[in-house]
Amino acid sequence: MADYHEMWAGLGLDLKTHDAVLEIVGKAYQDIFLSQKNRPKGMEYFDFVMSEIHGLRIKEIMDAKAQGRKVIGTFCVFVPEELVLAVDAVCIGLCAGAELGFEEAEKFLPRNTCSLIKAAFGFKLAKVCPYIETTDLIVGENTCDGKKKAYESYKDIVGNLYVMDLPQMKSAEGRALLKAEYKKFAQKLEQISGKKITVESLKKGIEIANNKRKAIHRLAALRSADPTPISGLDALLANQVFFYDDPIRFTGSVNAICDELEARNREGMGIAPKGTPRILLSGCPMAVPNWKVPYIIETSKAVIVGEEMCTGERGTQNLVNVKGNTVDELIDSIVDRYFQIDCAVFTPNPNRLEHIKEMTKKYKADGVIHYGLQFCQPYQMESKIVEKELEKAGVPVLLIETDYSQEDAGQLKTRVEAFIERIKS
Ligand code: BJ8
Repeated sequence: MADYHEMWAGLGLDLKTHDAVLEIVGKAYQDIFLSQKNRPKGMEYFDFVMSEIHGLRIKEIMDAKAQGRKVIGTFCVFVPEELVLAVDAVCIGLCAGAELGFEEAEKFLPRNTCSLIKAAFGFKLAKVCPYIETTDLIVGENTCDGKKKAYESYKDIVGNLYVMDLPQMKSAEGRALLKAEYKKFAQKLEQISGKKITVESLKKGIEIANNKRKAIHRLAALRSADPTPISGLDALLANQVFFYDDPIRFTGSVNAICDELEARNREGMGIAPKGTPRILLSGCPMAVPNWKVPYIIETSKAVIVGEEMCTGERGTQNLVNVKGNTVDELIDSIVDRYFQIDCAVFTPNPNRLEHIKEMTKKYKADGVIHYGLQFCQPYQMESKIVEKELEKAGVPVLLIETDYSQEDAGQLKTRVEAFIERIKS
């Protein structure tokens, strides 16, 4: 990697802490990803992206800013990238997956706050996230209670927060609220970018986002083969990079991997032997570099074949129908897609249950591991319903509750291994 210290200093990062973070993440990546055998060659692209995630990609974003493009940071898959692209802005996911700056974060948040929220505060307060520092606007959203209350303090820390209200029920009123919020967000984007959203620019934004999702759908479908052609870790990585990369380049790179995986499937070549126990992961999102649970699973003689999470199929399923002759009609199409997202903050949320069952069948999973972050009420509560429903249908389920620390790794490994033995017997 080139020397980016000047750029990082310009962004106000704490260079010493940031260097240490890059070293730890680089080492983890080496141990977790590069140690895998028989990876698709196309994953070299993602290795490169990860090695430059705070380098070249940030430089690209800074260059885009120098050309007058705005940068929009997000924490939730409910923020429509299509609208961001329609004003030619850059859309970046800001969720963080490491225990960093938690002590500082706890000056603003109760200790019993989920790691995802703490990390959003921690990364900003420890001055280690160049993405946060490049943003012109950070979009928060009223989803779980933790997030919506945390944004009240976060706004003073970052200074450029915009909060979007979101529905909690899949009702006509809920849909109307989502549409009203998306229209307000569109106006906000026009105001900060100085660009008007037109039918053409919005159609273009929809097409770029749809193509990105189509590539990820293709990748997901190829994992239904036994043996499966790619590890769950690598597929998760692609789903994580989905939120950072240039969308057009990302689409091309994922499609190139898919070509390779199709050839693997034709030859019956897999990442693990045929008959290896197949796991569907379900639950809270996993942001970079949160790879603890997938690593434990895939080093316990099992393979992950799908992710029912926002860094996975919950976030990417369904396309926007490019139908409409006005911006308002196109926003309706966007609402139609996003209103189907079955986040656990919705009540009731039967579609998520159906989706988990459908994914279990589609990817021929032998069991489901439900991953809930500690103190995440929506997913923890829903996990009990998921467990009951799936066990009733004869699908074994393991509920895991964890955080970003490594303290419980040994204990989790013992539980995962016992679960895999149960599946095999
Ligand atoms: S659409 S899952 S990205 S809200 S883990 S912060 S729920 S206490 S992240 Fe999410 Fe949007 Fe829903 Fe997806 Fe709260 Fe739970 Fe923490 Fe969570």
